[in-house]
Amino acid sequence: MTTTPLPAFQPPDPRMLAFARKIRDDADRLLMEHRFAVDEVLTKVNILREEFLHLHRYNPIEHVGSRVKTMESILEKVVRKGCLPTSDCIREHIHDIAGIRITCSFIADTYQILDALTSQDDVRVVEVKDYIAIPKPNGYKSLHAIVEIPVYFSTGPVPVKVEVQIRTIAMDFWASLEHKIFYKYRGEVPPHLIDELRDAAATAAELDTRMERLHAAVHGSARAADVEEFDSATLQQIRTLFLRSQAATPEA
Ligand code: 0O2
Repeated sequence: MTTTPLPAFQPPDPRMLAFARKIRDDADRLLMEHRFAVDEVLTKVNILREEFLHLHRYNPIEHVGSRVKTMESILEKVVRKGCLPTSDCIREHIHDIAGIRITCSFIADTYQILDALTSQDDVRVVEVKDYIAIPKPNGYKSLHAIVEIPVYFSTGPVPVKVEVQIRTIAMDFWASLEHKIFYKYRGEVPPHLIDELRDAAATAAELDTRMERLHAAVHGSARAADVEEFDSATLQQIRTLFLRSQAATPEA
């Protein structure tokens, strides 16, 4: 039996090895910074969600998702954008390494959340794209914001960018289906599906408008029934405390 000889071992060029190690170490650091930035923004979003619930007894956020791009996906974008594989170049040109997607119940909520997030002192707004006001030609709707927040390390704060996408449930439903179709056809979507998608986007937009109208009607009457917020046992205690506080307050 003859065996093919193995190719002779070629020690890698030490300069290339050093280059590869530097890229790997920089990438590890970059990914860590973006993971922390995602955590910071998620905390902010959770605070907003709880505060809304506390103040208005209403939760405007249905779902929050997050991801940090994989190194493979970052390098693919580095090549596509023609930038150098250095941390500085990646930081300058790729703004969606960290991504957060917030799904809201209604259109008004999307703007309210964007406003509440971007008006915070430690949030620098790099860019806002309003694809709700001006949808993409294929029908895509969403609010996009690139924000920069400080992440505090032992060496001091590092500003890190996070892409925040905010949309309604209907917009999200549409976008995830369109994304699947786009990938299935590798970007070459047949014209009849493009038309169907545009049509579906219009239906989703109409649903958003109708649901918001219904919500406004229901929300208004619910406010009138404030007393139903308390169960009868709690109401009994409150009545006792109220009468006691009245008795303790000296007459003016
Ligand atoms: P992924 O996997 O979701 O991250 P950029 O390439 O980001 O520099 P662009 O196109 O100016 O360039 O950014 P834009 O318009 O803000 O869109 C970025 C992201 O929005 C996309 O990220 C998608 O998540 C989403 N998006 C934008 N357009 C569409 C669309 O037509 N359909 C759907 N389903 N999603 C869209 P990635 O990197 O493409 O993908």
